[in-house]
Amino acid sequence: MQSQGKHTAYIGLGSNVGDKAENCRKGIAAIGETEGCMVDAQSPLYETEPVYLESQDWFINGVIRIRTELEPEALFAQFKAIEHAMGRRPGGARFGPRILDLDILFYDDRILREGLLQIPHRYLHERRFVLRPLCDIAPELVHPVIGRNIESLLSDLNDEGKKVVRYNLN
Ligand code: PH2
Ligand code: MG
Ligand code: MG
Repeated sequence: MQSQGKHTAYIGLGSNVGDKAENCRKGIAAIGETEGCMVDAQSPLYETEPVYLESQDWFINGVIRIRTELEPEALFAQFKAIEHAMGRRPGGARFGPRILDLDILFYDDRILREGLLQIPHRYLHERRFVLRPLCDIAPELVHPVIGRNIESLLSDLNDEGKKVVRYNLN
């Protein structure tokens, strides 16, 4: 048996191109098939209003928890490879449409604040499309920089009520 599960990470999934829910499901399956990764919990999927760049299609978003042997940089590289295999190519608009986006939200209580890969994810605390599904699987999880749990971050969120609606077909 593989020795999996030294570390716990939370991963945000998003898609707003093509069959969005199917893209998210395929992303989750690909993560589960990655050596040294095991999917441990999965939130419901949500239909979410686009933020930052508002003139684009709504997203499907969800969050999973994984157990992994991989260090953050190796995990990040695996996720880039999965995004690429799903047809995503670099060079799209910042915050623009994407077939599949896999973001590391948390990795244990590790804090990485230099370089390309920042953990916890820089914007997760201001994103209802992340906090809502994350709260379904980890309401008590404490953000290691902000020092507050997910339920409290979600309830105090000041985002002008960006719409995040349960997607029923999952
Ligand atoms: N991702 C973005 C920009 N805006 N909006 C929603 N609703 N969901 C996303 O996943 C999203 C977004 C860039 O990563
Ligand atoms: Mg993202
Ligand atoms: Mg990303």
